[in-house]
Amino acid sequence: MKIISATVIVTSPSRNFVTLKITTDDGVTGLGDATLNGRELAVAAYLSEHVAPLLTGRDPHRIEDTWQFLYRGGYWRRGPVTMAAIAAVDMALWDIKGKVANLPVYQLLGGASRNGLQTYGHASGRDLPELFDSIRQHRELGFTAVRIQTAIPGVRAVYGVAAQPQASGERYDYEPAGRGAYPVEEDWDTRAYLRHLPTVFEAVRNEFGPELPLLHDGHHRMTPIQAAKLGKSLEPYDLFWLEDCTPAENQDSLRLVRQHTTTPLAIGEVFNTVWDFQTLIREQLIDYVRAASTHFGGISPLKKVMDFAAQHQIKSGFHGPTDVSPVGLAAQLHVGLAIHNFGIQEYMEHSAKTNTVFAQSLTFVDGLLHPGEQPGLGVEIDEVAAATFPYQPAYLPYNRLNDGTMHDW
Ligand code: KDG
Ligand code: MG
Repeated sequence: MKIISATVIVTSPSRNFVTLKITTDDGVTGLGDATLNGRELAVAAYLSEHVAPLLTGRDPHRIEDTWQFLYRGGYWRRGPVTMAAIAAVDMALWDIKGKVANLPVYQLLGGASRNGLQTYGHASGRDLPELFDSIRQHRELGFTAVRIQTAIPGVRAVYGVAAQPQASGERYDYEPAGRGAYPVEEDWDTRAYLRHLPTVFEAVRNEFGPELPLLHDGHHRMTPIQAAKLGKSLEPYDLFWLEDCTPAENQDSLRLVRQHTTTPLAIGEVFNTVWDFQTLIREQLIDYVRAASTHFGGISPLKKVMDFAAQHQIKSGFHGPTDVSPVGLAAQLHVGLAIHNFGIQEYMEHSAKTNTVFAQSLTFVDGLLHPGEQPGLGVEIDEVAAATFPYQPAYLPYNRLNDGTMHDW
């Protein structure tokens, strides 16, 4: 069996997605997600100019060897563009292997370790009544855990907070759901955030009781000592996790956070390789691995990092926003179903428009996600529909402090 073509499909049904389609001489096709929010065309070019020509003629079954060929053989290692491109190849080859074996990918990874994956949804509100409505709405949809993001007094726009009440039926989609050729500027004030957030969690606990698992995303905006302070002040509200409390390129800085708080920590949605987690896992400085199959080199390395994490009682919390395409989401659902140390799965449903391009076999029943029993990943792309949604430039917003200083994401 040989690969005869690898083509890149860029489409924008609600938001931009980059998908790799590999075809074999037997006519079997596999899909991989290479979407890098705000930098989509860089990965598309990396794939079509530098990767696709190298794939023709290769045996699609040699997944590990192809991964190492693209990673080690390219000389330039790591980085989000390279790793998203390698991820797409890896996923597409697992998809092909599953189709040839007539088995869903999770069966090739060891089989199911559970019935389905507990998920969390994104509740948000500009004030408490709006937030409470959003939490109720998520519970009605079946979510058994929710992430809480709110507006902050004195800050104009806060990333992750819907600009309209979610109860109105409009589901919140991450920026750049509003598209444009230049990123939107938002503002930020960490001290105001640190003062306000514990009051929000207190109100949510008073309203919804002690059992509902609550999560929060700090979007990398704190220094280690600020993160330590926030973790400590949130302890009475028993968070499931505090996510991305610092920009964690400096893994050592998490030691300080860890010394001060027992609030569980989740990190890694912008990490690209297992090496980015080395200190964090070895020293048990986090509780959840946030990597996404798409930005981490695919299914093969995701399984490896989770096996390393298992030795340190660290679980998965894979990144599942709408900018991880249905293909990337399926890839990590198969891993999550198979590994023993699954923690929780983030789930933002893709829009109806996205689903006109991608047919997904996943199910979401009673708060549990399941990738389905279709051979391979369980996602197919309608290329005719995809072509009707051309790429549109779109960027994540950025933020500045009151005095105009650029701040961490
Ligand atoms: O592209 C960036 C988004 O995917 C990211 O900001 C979402 O932080 C995020 C999350 O936890 O889902
Ligand atoms: Mg996040």
